[in-house]
Amino acid sequence: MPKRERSPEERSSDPAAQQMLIWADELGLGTAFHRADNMVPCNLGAAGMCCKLCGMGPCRLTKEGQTGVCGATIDTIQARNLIRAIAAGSAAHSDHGRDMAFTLKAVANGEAEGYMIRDVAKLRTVAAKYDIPIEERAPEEIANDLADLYIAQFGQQRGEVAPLRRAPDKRQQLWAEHGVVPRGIDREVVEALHRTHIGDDQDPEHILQHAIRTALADGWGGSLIATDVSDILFGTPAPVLGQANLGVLKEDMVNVIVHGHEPTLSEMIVAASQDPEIIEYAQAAGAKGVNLAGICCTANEILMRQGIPAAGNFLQQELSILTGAVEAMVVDVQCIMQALVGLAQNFHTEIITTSPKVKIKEATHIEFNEHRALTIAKEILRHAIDNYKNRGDTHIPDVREDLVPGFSHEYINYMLGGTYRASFRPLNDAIMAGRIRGVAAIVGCNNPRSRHDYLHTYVTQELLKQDVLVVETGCGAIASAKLGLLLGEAGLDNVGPGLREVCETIGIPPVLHMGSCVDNTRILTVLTQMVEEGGLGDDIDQIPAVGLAPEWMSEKALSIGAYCVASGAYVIFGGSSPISGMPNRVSDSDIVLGYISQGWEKLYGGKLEFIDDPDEMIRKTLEHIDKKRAALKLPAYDPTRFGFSGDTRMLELEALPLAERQMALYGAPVPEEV
Ligand code: XCC
Ligand code: SF4
Repeated sequence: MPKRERSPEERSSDPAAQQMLIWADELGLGTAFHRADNMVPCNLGAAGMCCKLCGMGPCRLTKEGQTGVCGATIDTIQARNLIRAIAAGSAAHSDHGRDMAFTLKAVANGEAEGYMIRDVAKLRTVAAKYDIPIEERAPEEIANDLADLYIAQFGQQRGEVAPLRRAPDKRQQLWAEHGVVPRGIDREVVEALHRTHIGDDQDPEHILQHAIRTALADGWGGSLIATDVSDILFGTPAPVLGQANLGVLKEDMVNVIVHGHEPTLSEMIVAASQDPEIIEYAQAAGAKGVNLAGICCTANEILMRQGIPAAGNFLQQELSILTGAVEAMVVDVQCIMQALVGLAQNFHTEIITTSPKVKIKEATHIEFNEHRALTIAKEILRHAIDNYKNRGDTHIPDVREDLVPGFSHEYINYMLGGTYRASFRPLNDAIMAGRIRGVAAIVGCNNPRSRHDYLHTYVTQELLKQDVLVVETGCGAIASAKLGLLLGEAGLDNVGPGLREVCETIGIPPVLHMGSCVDNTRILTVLTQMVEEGGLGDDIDQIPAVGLAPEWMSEKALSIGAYCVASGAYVIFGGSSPISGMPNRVSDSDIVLGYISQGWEKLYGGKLEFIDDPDEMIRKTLEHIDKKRAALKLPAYDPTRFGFSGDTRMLELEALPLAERQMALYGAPVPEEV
């Protein structure tokens, strides 16, 4: 039975997206929103009750006690499906990290056209963590050694993936005790595939133990390498002013959208777009210049480093094409919908694939390679400029919002203490005092099965009212950006009193944009430093913090969820659970669901749960934060204690008559002589 088609308001909470969905209907063109309405999800697959790992199947387990042809139980099948998804997610992030490491190697050896080492300080700090000599050495020499070390992590067969040593000591011991320390990044992914081949590992808990090891190879391995190298080559992010939403596209310029994930390509396109030769070429074509904008995590990469605007998040990739104003959409890897090509054929937009790993039928392929990066980037832009003359009518929604992204771990450290006494002390103190109740990391994708951006922004706004400091990455960060939550003053109106004081004192927005999805590692290193700073326990699982992915859809999100759990976090995923199992199953027979929650909590102090109701997500988040506060013997959260300093409160007080102001400040009128 086909589902009812939803209205634009039901499909998205973003006014720009709503306008474009109405426009799509007028043009009679479909998008992921339309396809989601017409594609009823397979209920067996959705619940993890289907196995297609061998030719004796696919086996659909629909009755209690039923097994596959080989005898595999539903729990084994669910665990295998879950680890395979985690392995794919880990592979995607880590392969991105590998390419970054190869680029670093090429830059160190002067073989990468257009790139340079922009952040020597970070290079030295990171190298020193691995005992790479840094004194009296040129940045290129240090970078060469670091690149070799990082490249070696992927194919390493024995030992430990090196960046894991950046986790808190206690956490490292715990991983060693449970036998989940990844040996080599590729090795764990391969082993996950081996173990799930027909007739291998058939103990669900044992399978999921390796899922943790595979995910750790991502979070504290491949992704951490990606973040480190991106910062070294392109600069560690610090706050810049940016803009987000489809209204960043320009009528009078050649619009080029970069979409995907790896900053190697997008950073070079940024550089090429500012080249006088390219600007002249665009002007000769009748445009004012080249206007770059990003989609998905590539957007986050160039937004937080260069202030290049974000045209939108995952579900806006098709909507941007519907504007008719995009000359080229340049894509590399991950989260690129095949539907873009067919949709673009209704307009002049050219879809250009660039990665040797990703081609899409009927798209233009201009292969990127870091040795000729700038030349290729210019070639791509000339292509886009040549296409400007083919532009027809445009339909750009006049919707955009300012934002301040760029809160890297390093910048947070600096902003809290300045150059000479950089420290997390003020943050820990604010949590300990209860001004900040706790921290929520709200990350992850969009999913057309739920209302676009709604879960992200609803949960974010409600937690802010409860004095929870929110950090964000990925498409979730772009959702908040579009709503104006990533701005200092403007974002503070509906923020709890204690958190507002902290934000006003330090001068930060209540929601901190920390980057792309590989940059969830910044959250890991921030949590580690919070532990090291003292006062919040001696391991990550003791910090009053929760991770949420309200609109998740990708396998990468599952890998992120698993490594956050392994690092000690309570992680809540929205939407449906890929392992929910039979609807009539009694809950304690739900081995896999129980294991990733209570089972993992016993082992790692973190747990993974799927909760579809946003109010329940919020309730569970606050409950967990308060539980962790109590365990640390911190004062219970009490919003009435704060909000008496800071700009907003001072302005309110100044507006009061003298006697009332005195009552508010001192609890009594102040006698004349005082
Ligand atoms: Fe993709 Fe990274 Fe998800 Fe967005 S949040 S839909 S994975 S772009 Ni990473
Ligand atoms: Fe069926 Fe077992 Fe083959 Fe899976 S591995 S398809 S459960 S026979």
